[in-house]
Amino acid sequence: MDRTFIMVKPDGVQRSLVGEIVTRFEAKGLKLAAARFEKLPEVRVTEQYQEHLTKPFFPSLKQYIMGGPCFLMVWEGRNAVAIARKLIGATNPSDALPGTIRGDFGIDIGRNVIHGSDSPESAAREIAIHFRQNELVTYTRIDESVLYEY
Ligand code: DAT
Ligand code: MG
Repeated sequence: MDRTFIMVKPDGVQRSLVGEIVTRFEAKGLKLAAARFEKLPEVRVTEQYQEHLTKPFFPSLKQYIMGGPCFLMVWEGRNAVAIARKLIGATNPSDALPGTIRGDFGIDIGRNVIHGSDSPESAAREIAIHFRQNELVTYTRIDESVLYEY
């Protein structure tokens, strides 16, 4: 099973989209492995967005992410990283297809509601930034034997 790091950003929290977003991941069949609601400290925002540190938009990205509480999650399932990116949609909500989270709930690239890891390697790195190993909960979801063919 694969794991991915998902985070409802401060705009998503303020717009009361946490429940809707959790519902979409649950309904897809992914399994919640960890969650935390918090304001991110600067050090973890910087680690999280390591590859964007030198980009012109990084200062405003950091200010936005630190501007309010975020809802951090780890979701688990076969091919979880790619599935989650599909549920989330394109980076710019104006380009994201209807039916995706960004396509349904956003307009500006700088207020795109949600983060999701872009590869299994990024997922492992990002999960380790935000969660301790003992915060990742292992359990069987009652519908797993029906959800998966094998
Ligand atoms: P994604 O979040 O889809 O993985 P990314 O990793 O390229 O996208 O960028 C991280 C975040 O930075 C993105 O969610 C929104 C912001 N961002 C990216 N490109 C931007 C741009 N050209 N202008 C403003 N913000 C941008
Ligand atoms: Mg990214």
